[in-house]
Amino acid sequence: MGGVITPMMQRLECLRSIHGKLQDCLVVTIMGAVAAEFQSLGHRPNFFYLQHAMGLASSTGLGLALCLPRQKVVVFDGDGSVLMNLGGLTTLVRYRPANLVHVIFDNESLLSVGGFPTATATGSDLAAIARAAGIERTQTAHTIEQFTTAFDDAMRTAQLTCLVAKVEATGPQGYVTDLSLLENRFQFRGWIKKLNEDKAAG
Ligand SMILES: Cc1ncc(C[n+]2csc(CCOP(=O)(O)OP(=O)(O)O)c2C)c(N)n1
Repeated sequence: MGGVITPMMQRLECLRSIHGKLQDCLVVTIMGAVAAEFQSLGHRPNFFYLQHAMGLASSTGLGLALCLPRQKVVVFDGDGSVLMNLGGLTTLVRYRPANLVHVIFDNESLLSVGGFPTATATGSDLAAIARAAGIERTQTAHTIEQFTTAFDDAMRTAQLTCLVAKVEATGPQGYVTDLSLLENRFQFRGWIKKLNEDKAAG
């Protein structure tokens, strides 16, 4: 007896499935497990791993999206971080940047600091919260197929999108990488500067 147990989606497999599609957009991640996993797949100067400012990755993405409206901006967030700054969702809606894709990896846990359960472990639904905040394009993915399809759609569509990926609470072996915050900042700034120069050149 008993049903087939479907393994939960891994955040790393989600990131791996889309890493090659992020060559031309600006990517902002939160700190901790997401940043380390994403960086382990290959760093690029258009990737910025926001340190310390928990809850503010979408706000950073919003600023970039408004300043660079022709550029697709992708934010990789965590459930604990979004829950810490739910007002960030309402601010996104106030400006509705059509070029912003907000991916929230919901592992129902503050994994990077020991794995304490968050409110999504006790019934709160971040996609529903985002929708109620006013983000019309909101989806939840439970499988890698759902995730990649929803992500590809979001990248093709000029509309603010919130994609919640329900993932297992597992992370990388280590969270320390050899790229310093300052070096990352200089590289990222250089990338944006070059974008602006290319735009000016025609
Ligand atoms: C303002 C602030 N509070 C607390 C922390 C410590 N901290 C770093 S990562 C983290 C957990 C992030 O949780 P979540 O967004 O769910 O991502 P996960 O670690 O599960 O991938 C916490 C509490 C911080 N960096 N900044």
